[in-house]
Amino acid sequence: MLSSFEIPEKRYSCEPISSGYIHATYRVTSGNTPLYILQKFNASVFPDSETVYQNFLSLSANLISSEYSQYHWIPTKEGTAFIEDQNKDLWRLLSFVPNSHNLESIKLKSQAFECGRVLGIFHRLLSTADPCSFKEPIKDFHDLTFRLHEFENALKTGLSERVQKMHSLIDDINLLAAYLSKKPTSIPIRVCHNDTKLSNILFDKNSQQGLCLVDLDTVGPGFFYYDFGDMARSIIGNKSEDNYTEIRADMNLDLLDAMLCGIKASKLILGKEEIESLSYGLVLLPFLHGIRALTDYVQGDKYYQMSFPDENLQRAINLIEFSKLTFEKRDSIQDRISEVGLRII
Ligand code: GN1
Ligand code: MG
Repeated sequence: MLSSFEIPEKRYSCEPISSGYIHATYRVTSGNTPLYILQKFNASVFPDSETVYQNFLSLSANLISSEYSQYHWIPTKEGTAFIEDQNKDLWRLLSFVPNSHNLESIKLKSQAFECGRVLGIFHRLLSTADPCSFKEPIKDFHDLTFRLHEFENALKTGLSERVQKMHSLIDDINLLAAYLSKKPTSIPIRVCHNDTKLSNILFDKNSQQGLCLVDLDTVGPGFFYYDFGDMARSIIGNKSEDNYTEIRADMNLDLLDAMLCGIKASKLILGKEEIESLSYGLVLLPFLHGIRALTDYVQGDKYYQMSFPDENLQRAINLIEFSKLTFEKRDSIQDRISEVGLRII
């Protein structure tokens, strides 16, 4: 497989990386040095692979800066973006950002600050890019109405024993959906990452500085509160979305402050309405992911890769519980956001 790509001929070894719910991912090393990321691309989730590639190229052109690290999409020897195997699966090779790693959870305020700073730099560098030049790789990806519609269909056509098992979540879903149906208005469309969770942020192994965001397949038009909400939910929550222990959901608002200070330090300029929509984003994103996991659960686990039985149900329980917590605390969350004094247009 590796010999099909435009890379030096060497002895490489490959090991699977288990995080990620969509593609099958492998770290490629030579000696002890990780050099590449090899992926079997999930074309049923991303049927338009050409859009994913073109968005990557446009994005890379906009992110050239000494403040921000980038990785490269390595072409095949034939000059194509993907190689197709005998089973018609697509594979691609990406460069590994040298000396980088990602974190499973945030322990320190300095780490949360770095996350916010990287997010802010990403958006500042992209603030002059034209969102219309990025095609949506998955239509209506973060659209609440569409996701609720898919969920309602799944309740009608899905596995009835699974519909029974998730019944206790319905009251919370209705409560949150009612609040979220009043969407923030006057929010500008930006080029967004659309999958800004902690595992997609790279840090320098030595300095612990935030380097960049990875996993750029979902990049496309969106609202800043999407990227803010997805990152914040994965930083301030006390447990990961796939945690199956019975700890109650909790959050650390000091880490939220630190992340916001990082955004401020990035010198990203936001609109007044964008700042006012951030607490909404922190309720919306865990809710959307929860509803999507639940839809997949009811439909028989067809979309997300799973690492333990009923993982989709467990993720849905955790994500909806966390969304409810941020909903209940939305006023104090928004107060904290205002107190940080983000830069306003
Ligand atoms: C998927 O594969 P991964 O982990 O990057 C999903 C995201 C969700 C995430 C889990 C294309 O991303 O929306 O955040 O699982 N990506 C797609 O919550 O559906
Ligand atoms: Mg992703």
